[in-house]
Amino acid sequence: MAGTLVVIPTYNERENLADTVARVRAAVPAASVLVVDDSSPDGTGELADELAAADSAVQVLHRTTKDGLGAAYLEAFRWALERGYDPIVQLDADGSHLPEQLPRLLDRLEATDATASPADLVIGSRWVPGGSIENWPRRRELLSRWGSAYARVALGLDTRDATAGYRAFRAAALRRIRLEDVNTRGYGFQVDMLWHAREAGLTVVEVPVTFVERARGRSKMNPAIVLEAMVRVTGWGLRSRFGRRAATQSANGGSGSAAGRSRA
Ligand SMILES: Nc1nc2c(ncn2[C@@H]2O[C@H](COP(=O)(O)OP(=O)(O)O)[C@@H](O)[C@H]2O)c(=O)[nH]1
Ligand SMILES: [Mg+2]
Repeated sequence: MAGTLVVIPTYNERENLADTVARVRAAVPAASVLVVDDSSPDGTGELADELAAADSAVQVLHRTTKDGLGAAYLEAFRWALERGYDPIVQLDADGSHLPEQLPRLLDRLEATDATASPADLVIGSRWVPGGSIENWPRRRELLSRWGSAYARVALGLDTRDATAGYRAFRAAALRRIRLEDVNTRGYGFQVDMLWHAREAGLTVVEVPVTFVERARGRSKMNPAIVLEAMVRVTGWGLRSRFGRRAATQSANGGSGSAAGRSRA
């Protein structure tokens, strides 16, 4: 067993990457790190190579074009599954996801507490009791809260923080998700994965985290990314409602799109 892999996607994170990798290695020394860089113009990929040369637990996946966070994660997941890593963690490079809180996610995934139910996917959540944000602009907070609420209503998800990017998956759970059907390029990828996790009948659990706005570098969020997410969530929502109605009308149940609701 290759153990825990922490996937860190990067695009122009030269000022943040070394610190984030060092903090992950300190917080969970047994975990390996995979930096997935989309040929950042600022040299983040070269810095990642230097970090990998200095520490055998750090590896780098270089992608030739920037085609979105979702595409980078999907390639990383395939890479990780081929090599037997388990569990597989998503963590931003910019310091927003505190590596010091990663043991909290991993402990919950492993359900070390005898009273906890097993989980397939643990989400580091801003919007459950105990979760919080620090220094986030009001408009980003509203976008995140509104986006999560919209995804909950449109898709019937139970997850409070549906757009969260701090996540830990069991490898077996990732294998049950039809990754070839996940094709959202931008940040809507997070909702897309949750939607597919629900379809696959996975158990999704949220643990509270503190999300800290980046101190260095710039966000890659843009209106096109928000629009892509909105259009897709609306489309999935309509499709699932339409499918459900068709299923109710048919004598023997049909599409089964409501199977395996997450118990977040
Ligand atoms: N490989 C890759 N990483 C990306 C891409 N877009 C964003 N990222 C990384 O994904 C993480 C989250 O992006 P960020 O811009 O901080 O988004 P925000 O926190 O929503 O403002 C950061 O580590 C980024 O460097 C991309 O297209 N490719
Ligand atoms: Mg960020």
